[in-house]
Amino acid sequence: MINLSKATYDIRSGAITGKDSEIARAQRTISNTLGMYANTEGLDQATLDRLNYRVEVLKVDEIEGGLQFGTSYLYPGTINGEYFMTKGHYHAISNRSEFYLCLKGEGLLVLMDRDRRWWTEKVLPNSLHYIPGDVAHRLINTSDEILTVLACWNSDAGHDYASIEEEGFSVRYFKVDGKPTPVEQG
Ligand code: M6P
Ligand code: ZN
Repeated sequence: MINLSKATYDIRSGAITGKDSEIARAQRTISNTLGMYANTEGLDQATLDRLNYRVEVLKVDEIEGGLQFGTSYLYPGTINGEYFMTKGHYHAISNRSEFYLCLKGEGLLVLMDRDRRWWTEKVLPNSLHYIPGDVAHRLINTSDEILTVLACWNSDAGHDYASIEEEGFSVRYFKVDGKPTPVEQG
């Protein structure tokens, strides 16, 4: 059981502070996430080395009835016109749900059900998003600043990345004439 008596959360920046042993930090560069972009031809080393996103999560017990709490920082940019995005996932225990709350930046939350029907919610400061079970979710940064999003979810939910890696989302978003433009993938 973890004791969070020293943990703090900065609602402006999203930063979680506390004992290092109680906070998991992970980051993904573009070279770590290449597989999820439509076209990765011609990328130079500087682009491959750029941060795509990083996450901070409190290390709580992953038990039924528990809650996880974390922040995602999604960097701005495009890969051959496609906006930077998170990997996206269903939950391994598929009926588990989640809240997202945007602190800073602007983007889209792409949602997709098991029948591959997709829809989006506009993400902007203070927007609150409820992600029901059985719905895959991915953040897309359409702004020029870091998109910072607080997330809270069932701690036993887990991440099913494989379904997304195999089938992808049924929509991608590209910057066309400066505007987010959906391209359906079927
Ligand atoms: C949010 C939560 C986490 C997730 C993270 C990054 O903080 O949904 O569970 O890990 O975003 O998203 P992804 O795992 O899809 O890369
Ligand atoms: Zn999730």
